[in-house]
Amino acid sequence: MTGKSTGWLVRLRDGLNKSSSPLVDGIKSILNNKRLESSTLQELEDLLISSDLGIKAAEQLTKSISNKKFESDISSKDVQESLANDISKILEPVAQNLEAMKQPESGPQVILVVGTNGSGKTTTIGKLAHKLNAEGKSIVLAAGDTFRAAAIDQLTMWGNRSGSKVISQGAGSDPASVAFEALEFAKNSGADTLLIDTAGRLHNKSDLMAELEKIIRVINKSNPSAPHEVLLVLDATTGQNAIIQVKKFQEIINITGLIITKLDGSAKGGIIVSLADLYGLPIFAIGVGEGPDDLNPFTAQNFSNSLLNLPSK
Ligand SMILES: Nc1nc2c(ncn2[C@@H]2O[C@H](COP(=O)(O)OP(=O)(O)OP(=O)(O)O)[C@@H](O)[C@H]2O)c(=O)[nH]1
Ligand SMILES: [Mg+2]
Repeated sequence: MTGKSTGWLVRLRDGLNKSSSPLVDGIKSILNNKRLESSTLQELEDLLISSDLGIKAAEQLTKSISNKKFESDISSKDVQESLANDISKILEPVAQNLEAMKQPESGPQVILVVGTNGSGKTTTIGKLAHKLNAEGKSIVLAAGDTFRAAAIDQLTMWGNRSGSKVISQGAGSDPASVAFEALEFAKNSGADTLLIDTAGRLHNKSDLMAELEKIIRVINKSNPSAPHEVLLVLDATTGQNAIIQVKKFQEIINITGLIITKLDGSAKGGIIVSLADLYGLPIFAIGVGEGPDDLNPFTAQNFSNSLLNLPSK
């Protein structure tokens, strides 16, 4: 592995095992000089639930361990490895990369980015733009979060940083109008991808729903197949709250994929297992820092090994 790719894996593992990982420490203390009996398995299942993996996955993972014919002196390392392999299988179907995002037959690919405030939408758009630009693609950013002037400035900064054109109309303007203008510009300039930023903080759910519906209705006038992806950005450090956010946003809009951020600063990566199990939505990338290069593909085995504090394969 190259230095660059190892760097982010180390950051992911360090993030997931911040100070000490309750999951890995828990496994060690449960297995400490104990045989694998039903009370130990129950403790393990409880630990997996409290580490945000969800009840269904916790049951399934514990059962798989109890079915394996371990030697009587099973070590915590055996359990870590077994869990990492089984978790990887749960994550495999949702683990995707940016190339897996839907592409239109012609015209720009349109990606609408939604999520609760502070989840990392604008930063993720900046990182996506940086990555796609580096691949030689031409990118347009739509400053659809018109709720705060600072949001437009922040997107403009990322646009300058990544060499992307930013379309904005100022604070208080209509986000759907910004999105439409940006799509027209992207079409006419032959851009490859349009990334639309949106507000996370609105007065209430029906305001947000109305705003997102209008954005879609208006861009459909310019391109009936757009948006090609609606990405929900989730902050991993919020743990269980991420589940509620998916549910809420799915009631508002048809989410087609996830990006999970802040995995560099969280011991709460277990939530991804729960999300995969409950929703099966593709995870197109993960955020492991605040810089332009800190967006990485979501790889099932690498992630599972990091979660269990094992070296990457
Ligand atoms: N450590 C870390 N910080 C991140 C990551 N992604 C975003 N952030 C930080 O999280 C904070 C919020 O990010 P934004 O991109 O502004 O979030 P947003 O969803 O656009 O927020 P609103 O516009 O307020 O709705 C910023 O300080 C980012 O630098 C990540 O992967 N890791
Ligand atoms: Mg923002």
